[in-house]
Amino acid sequence: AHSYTKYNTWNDIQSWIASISSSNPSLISKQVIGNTYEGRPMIVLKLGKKTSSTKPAIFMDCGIHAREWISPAFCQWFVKEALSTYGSDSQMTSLLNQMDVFVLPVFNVDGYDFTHKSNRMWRKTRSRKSGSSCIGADPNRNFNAGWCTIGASSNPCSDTFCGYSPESEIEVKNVADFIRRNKSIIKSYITIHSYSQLLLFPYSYTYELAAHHSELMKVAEGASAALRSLYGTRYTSGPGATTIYPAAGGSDDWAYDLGVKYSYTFELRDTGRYGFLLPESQIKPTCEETMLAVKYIAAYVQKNL
Ligand code: 0X9
Ligand code: ZN
Ligand code: ZN
Repeated sequence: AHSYTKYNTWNDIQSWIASISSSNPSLISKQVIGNTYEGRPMIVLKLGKKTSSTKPAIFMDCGIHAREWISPAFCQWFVKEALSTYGSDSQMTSLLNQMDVFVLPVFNVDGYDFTHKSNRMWRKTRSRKSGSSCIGADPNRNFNAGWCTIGASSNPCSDTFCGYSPESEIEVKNVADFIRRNKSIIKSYITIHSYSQLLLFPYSYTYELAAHHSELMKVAEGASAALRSLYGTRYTSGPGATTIYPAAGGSDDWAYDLGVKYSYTFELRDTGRYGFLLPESQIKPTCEETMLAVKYIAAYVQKNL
């Protein structure tokens, strides 16, 4: 059964998506943006007060990397908090009145399911191609942003395999198509990973600074301070290339170059004690503190529409 303080299976997340979207029809709707390689639906939840006009939006995804279980847990938490605090929390109410938030709770559904059933440390998709016995590509190396030029591997057996071409992974193609389709309304792209406690922004495929570097840094520092105010958890902010490592083909750089200015990658708890195996007892505190950072970014985006 589904629980916000457990690492839910894909089956439990799917039932949760069905029940939460049917129980709050005035604030939430769902759409399938395509299917995964193995045929599972990729479901985007749209949160926001329904209006007659089209609203500006934020797109957030979780679970690009299969083993980073705290990430889908955060997207589920975010949806719950958004629905349960709308009408009482003035910031959430104002946000959902003025904007929509698209949430993709699990990006790499096939990989996520595989980590529950077969290999807890799987990272990539589960696609196959004749000629190689190795399975999957790294979805965060498969976007068309300096594709496979640095910090990515062209070896299909590597955990950072960039794929056979940009968007060769159907999951990446589905998300990229959705964002391209909604490019005129999407003002911010937020992607949730773990671990290392970092708040990253472009670029990762080059050491060059983004055109909006100072503003992106200022917002990241504000978001990190908000996050830290709850339990003292320390985050480091900066461009991916110098803050974590150079790596091309990432979703954040791709969205930014498409024109989505406020593009951020979170690396949630912890700094390595448990790593990807973050205990379930840390889901609640991690999600509560991360809410503050995401809401900080959302408030800034809203103020600067
Ligand atoms: O390497 C990644 O894809 C991310 N770190 S993780 O440990 N979750 O795998 C960092 C992504 C930073 N952004 C880009 N490289 N574009
Ligand atoms: Zn990751
Ligand atoms: Zn709460």
